[in-house]
Parts: sequence; C-alpha cells; structure tokens
Amino acid sequence: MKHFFTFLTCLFLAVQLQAQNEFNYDESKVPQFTLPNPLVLSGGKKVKSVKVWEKKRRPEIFRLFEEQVYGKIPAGLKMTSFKVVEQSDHVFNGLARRKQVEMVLQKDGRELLVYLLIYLPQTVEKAPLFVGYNFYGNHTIADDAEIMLTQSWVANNPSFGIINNQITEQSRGVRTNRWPVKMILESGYGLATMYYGDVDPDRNNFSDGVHPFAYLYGQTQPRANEWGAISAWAWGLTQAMDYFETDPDIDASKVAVMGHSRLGKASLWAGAVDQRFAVVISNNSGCGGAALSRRRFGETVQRINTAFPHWFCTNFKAYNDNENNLPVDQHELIALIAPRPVYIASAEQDRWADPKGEYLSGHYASPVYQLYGMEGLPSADMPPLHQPIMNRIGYHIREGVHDVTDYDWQQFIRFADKHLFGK
Ligand code: GTR
Repeated sequence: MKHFFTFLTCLFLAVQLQAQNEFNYDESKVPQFTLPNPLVLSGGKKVKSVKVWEKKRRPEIFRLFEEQVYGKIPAGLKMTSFKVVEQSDHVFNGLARRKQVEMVLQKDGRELLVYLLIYLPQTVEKAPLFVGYNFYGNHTIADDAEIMLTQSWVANNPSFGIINNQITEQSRGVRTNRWPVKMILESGYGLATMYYGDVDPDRNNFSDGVHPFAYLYGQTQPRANEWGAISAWAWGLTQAMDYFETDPDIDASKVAVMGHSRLGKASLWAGAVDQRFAVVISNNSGCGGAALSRRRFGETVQRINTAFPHWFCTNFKAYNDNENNLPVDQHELIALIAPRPVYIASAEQDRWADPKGEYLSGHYASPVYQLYGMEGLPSADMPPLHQPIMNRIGYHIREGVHDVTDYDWQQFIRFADKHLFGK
C-alpha cells in the first residue's frame, strides 16, 4: 500500500514536471511588454505627491486588484468571537509561552472555526510577531504534542499520512523544517500560525470555508468580481490581526505577515488590504504573487487559472493568454504596500515562480517608495545569490528549490529587526 502511494506521488510529480516543461524558461523568449505606470492616474495625469498617491492613485490600483484579480472581500465580515482555548507558560524548556485561540464566525446557523497557534518569547513583555499560514495544520510546524489537530478538510499527502482529507497524529511535526520556531523566539519575536484550510479549504468548491457566509439568498458561488480563495485567506489574516489587537501580550503595531508560495500571494494581498501589517513578506510567491504576469516566464495566468480555478476571481480569467490587457501588474501590488517595508524572497531553482519577475516587481514598485523618500530596489539588475538587499523593499535569491529554509527566515528576521527596531 505504502509503495502504491509513493508510486502515485512520483507519478503526480512527473506529470507536474512534464506540464511545467511546456512553459517558457528561456529569458530570450520573454515577450516585450509595457507595464502600467503606478504613478500615472487613469486620466493620464502624473502622480507627484504622496497625497495624490494615497487619495487618488492607490485607491484606483487597489480597486483594480479587487475587481480584476483577487476579488472583493465582503465588507464588514468579522469573526464573532475569540477565545483562548489552551495555554501554557512553559514551552520548549521555558523559552516560550503558547496560546491556542479559537476564532469563531457565526452567521445564519453556520459556524466557521479557525485556530491560531501562538508562541511568544518569555523574555519579551509585549512581543512583535510573525504571522503566517501553514499548509497542513498547526500541529505540523513544531514538535509539540499539545498543538490541537484541525478537523478541517486537508489535501491528501500520503507521505505525511494524510489520506482521507483528514489529518492524524502521523503528521505532527512534519513541517518543522519550514518553521524554525526556536530561532524566531530567540530573536525576540513571537510566531502565530493558522491552517489556511480552516479559513477556506484549497479546493474548487465554493460551498465550504468562509465563502458561504457572504452569500446573498440563493447564491452558491462568488460573483465575477467577488473573492476567490486568495482573498479569503487574506481575510483570515485580517481576522488574526483583529485578535492580536486584543491581546496585551502582543505588540500589534509590530506584526510581520509572511507566506510561502500560494500563501505568499495571500500575504502580499493581505498586506495591501490591511495596512495594520507593519511588514509584509512573500517567499517564492510567483505568479499572482510577486512575479510580473507580463513576463510569462514559468507559470502563466492561463495556467494558474486552469490549475487553480478557485484562487482568483472569475474576472481574472479574462487575462488568460492576454496579460497585456491586465489593467495592473504585480509591481503595483508591491506598490500598494508602500511605504511599509516589504520583502520578496526567491529561490534559484524555483524557475516556475520566475525569480527575475519577482525581483522586477520590487524594482518597478520602487518609484512609489521614492515618493515617500524611501529606497526600494533601484537597480534593474538582480543581486547575486545570497546577497540580500535590506532597503524598504528587500530582496534575496538563495540557492535551492521552492521551499522555506532557515536562510530565508534569517533574512526575514534581519529585515524585521532593521525596519521595526532600527537595528
Ligand atoms: C504550484 C502553483 C504555484 C504555487 C505553488 C504552491 O503548483 O503553480 O503558483 O502557488 O503551487 O503554492 O506551492
């Protein structure tokens, strides 16, 4: 049986690789394109002041991302209650305190339960914090027997023992490699994480997760300009932020939102939607995240909308093989985060996510940071491997594959130290 699942996993990966081979990885075949200018109003006037950017241009760009890319998050939808359901003052040999918070959304007889796992350093009274989603449940991120198991739908992953879309004890601690909890705590930061499927299971099914809570009578899926899954995940992060503001042990003015891959797309969008996030970090976020869509390098809009039809809003499908008609590109997502610090991380072998396109988004967002007198990524040339840039827009590319490594976290911590504490 075990061999059979290993075989299936290999087959799946082989099919994925085969599919990815059909895409462009040749820099000389990147098409010529013109990006929309973040500092020109839709009427053609140049934006020359922070005031005009904030009052006019930023709202224009924001609305385009809402309507055409991720879909609108319903206004006023908020968790009904927060409750600390478990806590301990002595975790990891006294290094940390732990809290598990149940966030409940109740409406019209429906109920959604989302669980926040929070570790706080013992040495800090009001802790700054990294918050990020995990892919397979809170219990995967640390060797900690007290972490509660999610009951939500989880994508099958036989190598983690997840076979009936339900997690078991077998997957406890299987993702500790991506979450250097001790390093984060020893650096003086707390860490909060949630399972993204608690908010919205990652499958093409709009009758589960948070979506139905916003339907009008008889509605069964979001309208063309309404939220897809990435917007739903961004909404979940804003709800966690609401909780942080109520917790006296957390410094809600120093929260860095971090996400990897599809969850990096969600962290960038959350950073745009909710300006309470003081630092925004995307790791290997690729297409629909930091990477410029018009480059069509690696994953394309058409491919992502086909493989993951539920991630973006329906309107986004109009740009399949039609990127030049997009009224925005992803550099403007980065610009929406200005003047707050934003960090983009790439991996050399993660060509599917287009490292150069990820870098260039930061570069082309830089004029907006300059308007605030801040330095983004002034050079059009990417830095070499392992030479992070720590300006108000930060960037690194490391060797290796699509993943989150200790190296990545070391840079995120340095970046937060610099921009939150001037260290
Ligand atoms: C891939 C997808 C990417 C990225 C990745 C992930 O299959 O094509 O856009 O989101 O999944 O989230 O791991």
